[in-house]
Amino acid sequence: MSEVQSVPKNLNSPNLSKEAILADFRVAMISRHASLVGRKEVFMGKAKFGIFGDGKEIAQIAMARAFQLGDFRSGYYRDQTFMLAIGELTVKQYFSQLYAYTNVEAEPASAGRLMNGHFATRSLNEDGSWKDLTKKYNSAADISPTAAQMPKLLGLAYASKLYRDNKGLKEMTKFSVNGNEVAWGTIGNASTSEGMFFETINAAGVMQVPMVISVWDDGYGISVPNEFHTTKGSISEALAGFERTDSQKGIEIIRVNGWDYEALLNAYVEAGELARVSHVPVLIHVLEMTQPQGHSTSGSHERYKDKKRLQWEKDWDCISKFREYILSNEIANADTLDKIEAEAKAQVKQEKEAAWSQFSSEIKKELSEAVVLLRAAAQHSTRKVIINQLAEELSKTINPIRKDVVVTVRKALLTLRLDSAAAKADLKAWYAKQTDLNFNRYNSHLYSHSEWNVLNVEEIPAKFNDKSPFVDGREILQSYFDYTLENDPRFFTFGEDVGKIGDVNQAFAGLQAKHGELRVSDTGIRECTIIGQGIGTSLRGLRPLAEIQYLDYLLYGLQMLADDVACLQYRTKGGQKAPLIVRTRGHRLEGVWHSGSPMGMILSTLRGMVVCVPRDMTQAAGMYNSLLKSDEPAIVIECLNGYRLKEQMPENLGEYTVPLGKPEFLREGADLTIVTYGSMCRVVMEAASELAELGIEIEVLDVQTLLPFDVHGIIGDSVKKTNRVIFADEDVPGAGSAFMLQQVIEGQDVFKYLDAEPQTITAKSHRPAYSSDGDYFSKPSVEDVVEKVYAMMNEVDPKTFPEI
Ligand SMILES: Cc1ncc(C[n+]2csc(CCOP(=O)(O)OP(=O)(O)O)c2C)c(N)n1
Ligand SMILES: [Mg+2]
Repeated sequence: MSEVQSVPKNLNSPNLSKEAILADFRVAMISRHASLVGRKEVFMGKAKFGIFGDGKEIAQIAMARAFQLGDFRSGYYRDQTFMLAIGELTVKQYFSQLYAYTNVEAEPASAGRLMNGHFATRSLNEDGSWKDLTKKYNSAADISPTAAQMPKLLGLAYASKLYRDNKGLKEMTKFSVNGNEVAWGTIGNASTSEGMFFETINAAGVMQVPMVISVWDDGYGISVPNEFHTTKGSISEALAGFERTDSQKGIEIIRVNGWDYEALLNAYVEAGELARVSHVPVLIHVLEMTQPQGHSTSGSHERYKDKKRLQWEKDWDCISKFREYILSNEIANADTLDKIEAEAKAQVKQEKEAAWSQFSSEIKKELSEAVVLLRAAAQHSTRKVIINQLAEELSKTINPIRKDVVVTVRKALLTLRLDSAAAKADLKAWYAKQTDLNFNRYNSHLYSHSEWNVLNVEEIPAKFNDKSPFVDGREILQSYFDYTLENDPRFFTFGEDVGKIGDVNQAFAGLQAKHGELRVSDTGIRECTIIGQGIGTSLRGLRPLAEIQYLDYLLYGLQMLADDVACLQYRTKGGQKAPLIVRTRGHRLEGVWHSGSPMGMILSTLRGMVVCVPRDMTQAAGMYNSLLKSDEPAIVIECLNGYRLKEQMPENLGEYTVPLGKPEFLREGADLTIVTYGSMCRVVMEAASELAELGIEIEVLDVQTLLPFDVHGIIGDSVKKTNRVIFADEDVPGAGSAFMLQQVIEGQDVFKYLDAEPQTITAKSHRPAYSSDGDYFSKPSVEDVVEKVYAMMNEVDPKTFPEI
C-alpha cells in the first residue's frame, strides 16, 4: 500500500497549465456554492430534502481529469463536482433535480423522479436505441441504498474485459474501443461496511477488471465515526490482504488526502493508467475529507462532532487548501481567486433562479388555468360559493406544487356532482388532460417504451416433425444455448458451476469447451455481484445470462434486481436500460432450500422486470429467444424437477419465440378453469385426467409469464365460459395465486360471470420438510387439486357429485 501521497510523484504528472488549475478552482467554487445555496433552498421550503457534495470537491476534480470518453462512473450522492467537471451536469440541472422538476431536458438524470444528488447520463436515444457510448462520458444511474452502486461497477468493468478479449465483439464499436474503458466507482467510508462492497472488491481482485474505486472518507457515516464501521478504523488498512504483490495479482491500493490537489491529480492519473492499460483494479482511499454542512438537511452535525473536530474540518477544508496551494505556488493572486469565487457565486445564483423560474412557472400556469376554470364552473353551479372559495384558496398557495392544484380540482368536481354536465365540462376535460400528463410525469417507463418491448416480439411457433427426437429437457436448452452462443456474440453466461461442468443441471455442458471461457464462465459464490456483473455488462450493450443456481438463493441478489434493475427505465425515464436475463430454477424438488417458489416476493419487488415461469424446457428456450429480441430485463425460473423429463426437440430451435404475456391453453373444458404455471402444470394436468374420469372437464391455462400477465384477457374469456376459477401455484397462501386472482378479478370483468367463489390452491405457509413426504404434505398434490375441484362441483350439483 502506498503511504499517503503528499509529494508529487511526477511519474505521470499531468503538468496542468495555470489556466487548467484555475478552471479547476472555478468548478470547485461553483460546486461549493451550489451546495451552500441548495441547503438554503430546502430551508426556505422550495425543496423537501438536500444532500450535497461539499468537502469532497477536489478529489472529484482529479477523478474527472483522469476520466475519459467511454468510461463509466457508478457512484453516490456526493459526486456533483465530478459531474460538473466532466460537463454532464449544469448548475441549472442540479437545482432542477433539487426541486423535483419532471422535465427530462431540464433534469436529464431522473426527470424529477429521484431526490437530489442522484446522477445519471442518458445512454439511450428517445426511441430506446443505444447512443454511441464511446463518444460520451457515462454515468450509471445512482440509487440511494448505501454501497448498492458497487455490484454493477463490477459488470461495467468486466464489460471492458470482454470487449478487449472477445474478438467476436469487435463490431460493437458503439460500446468500446478495445476494452480501454475504466469503470470508476465512488463510495462513502461508512458504506464500505456493506457486504456488497467486500464482495465487489474480492471479485474484482479475482477477475482483474479495470475498476477504480474511490472511498470518500470523511470519517463519518451520518453520526457514526469510523471506529464503529471499519476494522482498524481504516478501509485501506483493513483491505491490505487484497493488495497485489510482485508475484500475486490483486488490487492496487493508493492512499491520498482529499485536500491535496497535486497528490490527487497524480493518484488519479496513476490509477486510471493502471486500470485502463493493464486492467488492474485500484482502490483509492481518499482520507481527510470534510462535511462543511454536515450529512444532509436532516439534522446538524454539531450534535455529534465536538468543537475540535468541527474546527479541524474548517482548517482542512479542501477548497481552502486548494486556494492556499494556488497562492503559495504563485499560480494566481488572491484578487484573481476572489474574482473567480464571486463569478462562481453569481453563476450559481443565476442558474438556480433560472431553474426555479422554469419549474415554478409551469406549475403556476397550471394553477392559473385551474383557477379560471373553477371560477367559470362556479358561475353556473348551485354550489358557487364553495367553488369560488376553493379557487380563491388555491390562488393564494405559496410555492404551490402540482398536488395542490389537483386536490382542489378533484374536490371541486365532487362538489359539482349534482350540477349539469355543461357547467363542469371544461374543468373535467382539463383534469383529464392533466391526468394523462401527470401519468407521463410520474408513472411512465416502468417497462420499455421502445419497439423492443417484449409485447412487440413476433410470435413464431415451435415446429416439430415426426422424426423430432424425444430427449431430456436439459438437452433442448443445451442445443438452444449452443445455437445462441454461435449466433449472438453479445450473449454470454456466468455463474456458480456454469463454466467447466455447464451448470449443475448441465444445460451448458460442453459449451465452455466449445465457445470459450469468455462466453461460458464460472464465478465465485456471490449472487449479489453475479447480478451486478449482469447489470453492468448489460448497461454496456451486452446480453448477459446471469445464473443463480437455485431460486432459493435469489434473495442474495434480489436487492440489486429490485433497487437497480427493475426500476432503471422508470427512474431514468427511459434514459438507460439493463436488459439482463437472470436464469434460475425453482419450485418443487427436495428440502427447505431446494423447493422454493417465492413468486409473491418476486412479484412485489420486481415490477419493471419480465417474470417467466416456463413449465418445460422447450417453453423456456422459446422465452429466452423472445427475451433476447427485446430490451427488457427478465428472470426465467425453470422447473427444477424438469431437466430429465422427455421433451420433443423442436426443429426450429433458435427461431421460435414464446409470446410473453399470453397464457397458453393446456386443456379445454367447460366446467371450471384452473390457472397455473411452472411445475404445477404437470400436477394440474394429471388432476384434470382424474377429474375427467369423474365426469368433470376442467380448462387448464398456463400463464407462461407472471409479468406481463395475460395482456389479452384470455383467462377472463375462459372464466366467462366456465363460470368457475381456481388459481393454483406452489407459493405460500396469499402470494402468487393471490396476484393472479387480483389481476383477473379486477382487470378482466369476470365477477358477474362467476357461479362460485374464486379459489386458490397453494402450498402451506411454511417451507416443505425434507423428502418426498415433506413435499407431499406441504406442496399442492394431484389429490388436493382433484378434491378442491370436486368440492366446488359438489356445491353446484350435489346430486351428480355427492360429497366424498
Ligand atoms: C442500505 C442503506 N442503509 C442506510 C441508509 C441511510 N444512509 C444514507 S447515507 C448514510 C451514511 C453513509 O455514510 P458514508 O458512506 O460515509 O457516506 P457519506 O454520506 O459520509 O459521504 C446512511 C446510513 C441507506 N441510504 N442505505
Ligand atoms: Mg462518510
